[in-house]
Amino acid sequence: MRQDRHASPGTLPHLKIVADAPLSWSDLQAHAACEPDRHEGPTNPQAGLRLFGQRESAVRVTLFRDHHAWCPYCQKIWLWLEERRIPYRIRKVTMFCYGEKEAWFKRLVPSGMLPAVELDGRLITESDRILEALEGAFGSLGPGMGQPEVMPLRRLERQLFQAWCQWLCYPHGTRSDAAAADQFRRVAEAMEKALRSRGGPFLLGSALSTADVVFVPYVERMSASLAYYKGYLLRQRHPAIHRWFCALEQRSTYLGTQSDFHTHAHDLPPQMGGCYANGLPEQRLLAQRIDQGPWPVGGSTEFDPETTQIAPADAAAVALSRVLRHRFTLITRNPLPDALFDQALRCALSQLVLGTEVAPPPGSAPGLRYLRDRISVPRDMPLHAARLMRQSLERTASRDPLDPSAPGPGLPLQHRRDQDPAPFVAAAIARSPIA
Ligand SMILES: N[C@@H](CCC(=O)N[C@@H](CS)C(=O)NCC(=O)O)C(=O)O
Repeated sequence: MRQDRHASPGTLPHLKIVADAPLSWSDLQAHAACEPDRHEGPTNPQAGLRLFGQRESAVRVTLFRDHHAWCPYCQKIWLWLEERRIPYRIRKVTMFCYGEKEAWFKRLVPSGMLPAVELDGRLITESDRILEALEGAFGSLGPGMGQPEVMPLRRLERQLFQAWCQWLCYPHGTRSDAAAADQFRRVAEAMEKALRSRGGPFLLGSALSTADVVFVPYVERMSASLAYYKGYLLRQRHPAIHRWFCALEQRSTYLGTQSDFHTHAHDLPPQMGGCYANGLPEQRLLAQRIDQGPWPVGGSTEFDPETTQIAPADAAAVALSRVLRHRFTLITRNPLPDALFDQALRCALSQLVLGTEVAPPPGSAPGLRYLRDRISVPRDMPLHAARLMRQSLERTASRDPLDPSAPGPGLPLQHRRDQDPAPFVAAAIARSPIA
């Protein structure tokens, strides 16, 4: 290892640790975080079973949700079960936009629609019906779905959804984009009014309830997609909504299901049938920051429009452990030859855990950026771990001796079959065939 000195006039020399070779896989392993307890620990997307201190024989519910945690209606049920601490099993299903629907699920639900729940052996589809059935079996989370204070809020959530779709999912000229923005702003202000009317931070006051759970999935997607496609920072424009997100981010349940701007910016187009950018300077700047960093994307250290949660101390170790778990599949799926990407990936991971700058093998930038663009939150790792991982991949790509600015293969807009989970599922079964 050596230290390179870079000094600009009038500044102290900045020391940069440069290494000639990356760590080996076994050296990297020593820096990885321990696997958390998926059954009993905090909400996590990798769990196949959640027990909340009860015995497995107490489990009455199976939740069928999508592999990538992209389906908003699945997040609604997932968050409700976690908040109510109901023991449940999870079976993951492929969405049409990223792969082949499992034959066993089509036999169960011929339309292939998610989410679905099996409650005491009875199959239920449609997220609102599922919540009603779960409330019937286990009791509600605050006032239930049919309560007089919840019904108008459920209608407001649908109005907000409509206004968002109208703005995001249709091509607009300058004037109609501004009109759609105004309409969205008006409905978002109605949500703010509802939040303020009971003193917040939640919709029915100081305690989180079903009404909040109903709003979470799409408001999270609005915040991400409007930043990326419209340059509109929802949390900065609407303080009561920001306060609501802040209160959600105090909860390990929400943090376990929470995605980030990059993931939603690229998972929504195939699900929504298209998302249209308005091309304003602030939109282009934000989209570039969301794709390439640096973070926080708002450009200010005081206001981070994605999260109020400070990066946990073990974020880099968590990112590393998640990559190590899937490294063989990641290497095989990467467009670079295996040996080349193996070394390039170790360079990025050495950068991640030691901060050392290691030049990757010539020609590896596209493969590093391929992975940078395909880290999905929370599926692969939490928000802060993903930021650090993307940053290390980008920093390493930018040291490619051949072409440091070579882009990775673009992300498709009509589908996301580049994210087919099948090879990862096959590898997981090979690792532990009984699980
Ligand atoms: N009204 C339904 C909507 C569910 C829905 O639209 N699910 C979509 C995913 S967000 C789906 O499963 N589509 C089939 C697929 O993409 O594979 C509900 O509330 O559950």
